Amino acid sequence: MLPAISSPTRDIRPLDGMWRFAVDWDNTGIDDGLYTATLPGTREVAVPASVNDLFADEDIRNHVGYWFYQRTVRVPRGWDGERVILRFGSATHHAVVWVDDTEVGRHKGGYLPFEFDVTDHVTAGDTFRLTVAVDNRLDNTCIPPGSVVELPDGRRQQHYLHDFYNYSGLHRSVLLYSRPARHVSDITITTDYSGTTGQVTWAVEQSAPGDIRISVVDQQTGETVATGEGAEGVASISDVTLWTPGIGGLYDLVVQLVDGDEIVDEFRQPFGVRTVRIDGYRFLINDEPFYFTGFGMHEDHETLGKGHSDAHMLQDAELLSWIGANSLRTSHYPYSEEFMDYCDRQGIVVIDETPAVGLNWLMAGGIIDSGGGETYEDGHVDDHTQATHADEIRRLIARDKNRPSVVIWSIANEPDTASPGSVDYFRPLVDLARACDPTRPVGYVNVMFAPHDVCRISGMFDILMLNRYYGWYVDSGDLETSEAKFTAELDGWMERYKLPIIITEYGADTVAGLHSIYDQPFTEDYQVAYLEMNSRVFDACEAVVGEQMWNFADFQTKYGFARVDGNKKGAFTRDRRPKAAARFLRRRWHDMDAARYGRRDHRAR
Ligand code: GCB
Repeated sequence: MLPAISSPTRDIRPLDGMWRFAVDWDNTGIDDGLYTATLPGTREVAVPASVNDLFADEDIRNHVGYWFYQRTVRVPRGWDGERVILRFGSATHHAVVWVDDTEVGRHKGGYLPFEFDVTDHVTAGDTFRLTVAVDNRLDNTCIPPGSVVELPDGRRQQHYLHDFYNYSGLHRSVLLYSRPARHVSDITITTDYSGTTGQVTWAVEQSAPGDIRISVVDQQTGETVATGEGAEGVASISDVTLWTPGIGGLYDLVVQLVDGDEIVDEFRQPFGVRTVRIDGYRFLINDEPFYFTGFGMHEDHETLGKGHSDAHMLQDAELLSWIGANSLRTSHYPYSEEFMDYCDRQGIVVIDETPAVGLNWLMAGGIIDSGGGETYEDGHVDDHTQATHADEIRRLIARDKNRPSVVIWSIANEPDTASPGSVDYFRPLVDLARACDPTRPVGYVNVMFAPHDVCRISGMFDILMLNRYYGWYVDSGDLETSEAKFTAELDGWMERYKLPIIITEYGADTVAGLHSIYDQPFTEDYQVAYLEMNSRVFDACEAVVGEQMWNFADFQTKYGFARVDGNKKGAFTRDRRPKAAARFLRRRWHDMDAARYGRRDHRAR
């Protein structure tokens, strides 16, 4: 799906700000026609933001069902004759949208953009009443899955198996934009290079047939470096600037739909010229070995929840740079387009993940209470789940396929891959990911309970991504035993699969300010000792091509006896202050950079 942009033929009106708001306590609002009039009450809500932490009201925070959002929108006078599109960066988890009294569309899934053509329901120069019902309920037809439990006293509770709070609402910007009737509807760009000559292959889809002109513009210099024509083609860029980790380097593919001399639509699609390849145990970007340093992250902040804010995004990215991280994983869902754009521009390498998390009924008890049963059975992870999962893969790749920052698709986090049902569940999904994008490695993130001699699906993938908690969830406090076990396990993976390994999670909950002279879990000292141990294990294993510590920052979770105001495995606190671990990682990754691999140069940018 193309982003909304402004161009000589397109215009944008942001709809962010304060909207009217009502909680649909009994979830009867749609039947009652709440959207046909001004919402009852005087509550307002901020867009974008999660609803949950904004109101000093526990019932609102815990509400399971619909939130109603509403505002008045004026269609610019000059848009007469244009198509008018309503676009949502995301609505978590599902949305129904009305223009005045008319339903214009529904959408399922909380972390990807969607849009509706509302031209036939609006008039240029006039206003309309925009109402959105956002549903925060998860069931087993959703990715991530969940279940709503009705208690005997009539209350509803949302249950789910993943370890982050079920924030919901309009988390990303809402826009109204215009585009011409004949318009560019999709662009796919792939790149290669030979010596100093870059090669750009494009495929353009348009809503109605007609002539197409192409030019390639260097974003840095503004110069046109290649031209072409047609819906498909290849252009060469001499003296090409490769997209490089830590640096970036973007071009625009400028696509013009023309009718004789008239430009009917113009769209600028950024891209970078770079290659990604796996060679034995090596992960190559532009034919250079790349070693991932960084974190699994979350979109998570105080007050905002999962709401996007440019300022918070920038602060997170600057801290990544400060600490010497060259990469991140968008655990456990697709991040905002603003964040991904920033990674493209700044050369931050991304492992891009679908929202397929919590597909594991074997992880019963403790923090994750599954309620028992098998993973792959009707009502748990079944055909409905798989169909939605397939859709999420398709749509994630459709959104992010042109992003140079994205080097791996992660199609799931810690699913049950020990049960026989995992094979039939995952094989079509892996095939689908490859069919959607033959240019990037496809992986999934493996859980500790499915080591190489238990996991049934790792052989389907191009790379191994492992989450390991030796010294935390197993052998807690015993780093010596942990080091020996972890080393032995990695040897096993190496021998069996002969693939590169990224450690996508390793971490220890740590209360900022707690210290001990002993190897005592939860202290800052233990977190550092734990990281030292893990680092020794990585350095000793030839196949390890990356380390992404869990987590970048402390984050909010559902309640549970193992979570004190959320997950505390951050290198930074939730308000982004460094723990001792941050200093350790900074030293390690900066030294490593000097010795081995490219990193964003914090100062020179
Ligand atoms: C994991 C999960 C992550 C959790 C983390 C933890 O393996 O992938 O979502 O937050 O462990 O801290 O338990």
